[in-house]
Amino acid sequence: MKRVYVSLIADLLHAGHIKVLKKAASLGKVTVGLLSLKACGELNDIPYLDYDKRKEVLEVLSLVDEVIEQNEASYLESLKKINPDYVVHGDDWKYNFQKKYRNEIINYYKNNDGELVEIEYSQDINNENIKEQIAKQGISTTARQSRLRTLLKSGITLKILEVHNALCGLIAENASETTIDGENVTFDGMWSSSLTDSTSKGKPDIEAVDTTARLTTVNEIFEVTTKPLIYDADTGGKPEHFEFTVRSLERTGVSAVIIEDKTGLKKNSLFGNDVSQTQDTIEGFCHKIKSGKAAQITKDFMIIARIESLILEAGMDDALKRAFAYVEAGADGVMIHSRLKDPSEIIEFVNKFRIEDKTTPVVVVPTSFNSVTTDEFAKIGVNVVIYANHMLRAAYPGMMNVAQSILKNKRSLEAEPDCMSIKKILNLIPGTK
Ligand code: SPV
Ligand code: MG
Repeated sequence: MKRVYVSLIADLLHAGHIKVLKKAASLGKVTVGLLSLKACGELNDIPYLDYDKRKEVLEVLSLVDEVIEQNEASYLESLKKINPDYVVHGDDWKYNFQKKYRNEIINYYKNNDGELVEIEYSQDINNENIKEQIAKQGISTTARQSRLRTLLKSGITLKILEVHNALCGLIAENASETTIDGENVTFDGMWSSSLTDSTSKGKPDIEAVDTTARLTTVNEIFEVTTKPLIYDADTGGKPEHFEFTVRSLERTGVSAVIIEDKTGLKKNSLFGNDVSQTQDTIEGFCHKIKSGKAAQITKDFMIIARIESLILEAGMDDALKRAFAYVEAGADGVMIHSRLKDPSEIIEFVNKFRIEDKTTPVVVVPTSFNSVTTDEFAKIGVNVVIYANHMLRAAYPGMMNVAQSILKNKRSLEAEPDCMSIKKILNLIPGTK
């Protein structure tokens, strides 16, 4: 009996998979290499179901003889282990970023008996189409909330986009682009920024917009999106008040809250010491973290502690000391902030933190140190990169220019090239017709 190897994620098992498995079964005994979460991360394709659930489904299929774990996107380890006579795959990977894995298999079979069998990709039943259809149905509160932890466990460095209304939410949900490496990339989640939510409501970023108003924005965003959201809760207020915020965020389906270690009247961090801002004591902030963790009901919600030591020029040692203390107090992650253009202090912090702590998620907000790419952050061990204010900063100048042009020209003709066409806006949101 010949041995046949098929590698799958098998999150949403569909006719395309069955076509591949049928071909495989016609050639011999089928081993499925089921991708672990880490391997899925390498392919930037994170399943909704965990490994055991996906395995359970495959194991009952008569087309499948055994299921083994494939812990890397590369097939090589599995090929060495089971030495299959055939590998079966859809032919779509000839043209996408997975061609490097395909080439590895072709090279492997130059020195080993066997061959790669490719079958025609089914355009009408591909994974992306199905995922799109499912996303249109929405997502449950708990599934959205737990998604952030799943994404983090996959080991990929998450790209999070600021959203201050539902329209931005749609951009975070749907924007996709091909990188210079040929990889298809999308945002992994959304950031509800105190700066841009306040600014879009015409208020200063000083905790003047209350949680109810902030959550109205979040709910509007959640109505039209499925991706997880990280919520900027400023200082979190008094520990007793923070407990209520945690409960409200959990109820809404928010995945994580970030609170910063400042007290009193909070000002935006990018002012640094140009304005008067007070950092909390380590004890005071640890108490707030513990209060939040104790109030939390769901297992998946995350409380991330934001360290303002570099912003307030209290030094690297203070930043690190606080990071370790906050993790000890129960924080599920740390965010380190800087307002310098030069990323060295951020890189130094992450390197030093990672010597002692290899696992706690680290979050950065590269508004000032914007020359660093997501890949470079990934290399030093950053888990979450938040693009914290760019949607609002992009929208405002566009709107102001058009408003000024109308005033200046006493008509809107000159402003037209800077506006989306009426045809486009009418078709932007499905169901408008
Ligand atoms: C925000 O987006 O509101 C933040 C990040 O807190 S920063 O503006 O850089 O402080
Ligand atoms: Mg903020």
